[in-house]
Amino acid sequence: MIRFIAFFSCFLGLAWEASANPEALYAEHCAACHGADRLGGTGPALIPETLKRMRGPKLSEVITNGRVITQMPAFSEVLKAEEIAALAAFVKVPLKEIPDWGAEQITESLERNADYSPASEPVFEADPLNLFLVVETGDHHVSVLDGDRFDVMDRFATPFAVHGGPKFTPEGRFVFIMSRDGWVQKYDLWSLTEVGRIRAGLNSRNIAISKDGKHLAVANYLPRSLTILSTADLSVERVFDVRAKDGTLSRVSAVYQAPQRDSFILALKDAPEIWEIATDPGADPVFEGYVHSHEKGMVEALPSSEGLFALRRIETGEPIDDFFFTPDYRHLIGAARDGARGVVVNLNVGREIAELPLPGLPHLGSGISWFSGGRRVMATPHLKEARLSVIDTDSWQLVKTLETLGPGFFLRSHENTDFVWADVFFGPNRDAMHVIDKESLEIVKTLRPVPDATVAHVEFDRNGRHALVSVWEQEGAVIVYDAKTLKEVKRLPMRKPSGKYNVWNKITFSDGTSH
Ligand code: DHE
Repeated sequence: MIRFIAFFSCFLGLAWEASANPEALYAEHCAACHGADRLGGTGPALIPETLKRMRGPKLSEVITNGRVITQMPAFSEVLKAEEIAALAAFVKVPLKEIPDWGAEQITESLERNADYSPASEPVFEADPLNLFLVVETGDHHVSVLDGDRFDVMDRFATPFAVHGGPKFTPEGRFVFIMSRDGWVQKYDLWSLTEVGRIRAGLNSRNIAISKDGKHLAVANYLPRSLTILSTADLSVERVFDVRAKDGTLSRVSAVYQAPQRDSFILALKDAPEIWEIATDPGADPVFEGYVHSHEKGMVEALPSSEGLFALRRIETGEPIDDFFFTPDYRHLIGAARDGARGVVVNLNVGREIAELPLPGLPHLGSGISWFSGGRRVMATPHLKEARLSVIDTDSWQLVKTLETLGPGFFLRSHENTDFVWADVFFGPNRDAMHVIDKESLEIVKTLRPVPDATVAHVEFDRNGRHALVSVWEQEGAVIVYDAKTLKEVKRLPMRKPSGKYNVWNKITFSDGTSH
């Protein structure tokens, strides 16, 4: 009898799910905020490209209970469990068609802040070059911190789900912040006010700023494009349709600034090519002119006689991404698709010169370099193995494999400190932060400031005297440590603080930090 009831209710559940029309439910309950096309409105885009990247509660849980500190309401009283399940399944289905998102659509999305008026000097006493930006993903805000006193000077709302490092103009006055839905927000650090925002892609990866600070590149998965914006007014300068030599349209995994080369470097997800785009109007003749396809309303990029935005392709044996660059930007190491090797590419000659055995998904984008034993080494964490690999950047030999308490995500150091800080992001020891001696390459201390909480990502102040660590929880904190004594100096409550970014370290391309 019990088995019959169980079968019957299961049958009833399936019948409900089958009868629930998710498209109609979406139109009735979700479209007003998330867009009839699921590409976002006041709420974020509901497409698999974005949703599968989101950490946190399951979709059906979010629909049932709402999302704390956001406008997302709970639907437990409005919808049946089967309807919620059907909706959760519906938004995971890829869109039938990716709408055009070229120069015209991007331009139309521009929102200027009517309340913004530029200040002629900073409106505060603190050192403007020692400010920190702390991205609080818990409630989609950024806190601006005084890097000497560690007081919060401003806290502003960002677009939903900021990812990657904000990028600063070379003098450190303006900063650009990107969300996974492709919104780019411009903020004035002197006025402590948002300038405006624009949607440069539908699903984006990261941003990079040109050496002269005039151009901002946005790497997109959707559409397969690279958008270049003018940093002055957020207008669209170019939209590159990212098409490999064999005609394949490729996602852009990431875009990086190469300051010594005065160029952007692009990692292509779906093609065995690395792209280099000149940001120097007098670029080297190795850059070819780039003529666009006219698909999808992309603007036409004529070959530029001055060389600005001219393209150079570097062909590789296989698609590689997640790049670490040597500080002179002559070499990069990219991760091979099998997650077990690093491929070294010499950017000057444009070819692969070495391979490194790096099993367990090396996270090369988090790699940092420093001098140890008179040679320049780099280290990378591994997302699937409890180890750090240390590599000699002249001989491309593995110097050391350092065992850790679990797989890590981020590494940090500074010119003025003797230590490298390495988090343990995954597993039972995610509350641990290793401090490693740069010379001996040994762990000298393991900090555990909040038992059982995820403790991750470090950034130093401009002088390397303090290290700021995130307690990566909804009711989290940023903990300020004395970088020498490793003692706690201050604890600031924050909502799931992810990355922290010091203006000086970023604009000077300080050793030991991300760029
Ligand atoms: Fe990131 C930086 C890619 C998952 C938090 N991440 C970056 C960058 C890239 C990247 C290319 C460099 C951007 C830059 O600063 O210009 N991230 C990826 C992935 O491919 C991966 C593994 C899968 C994905 O979801 O796309 C991934 N990243 C995550 C997360 O799950 C994290 C932990 C939480 C989140 O916010 O999504 C996360 N990524 C970060 C942070 C940075 C970052 C905080 C900036 C680090 C820095 O110090 O500069």
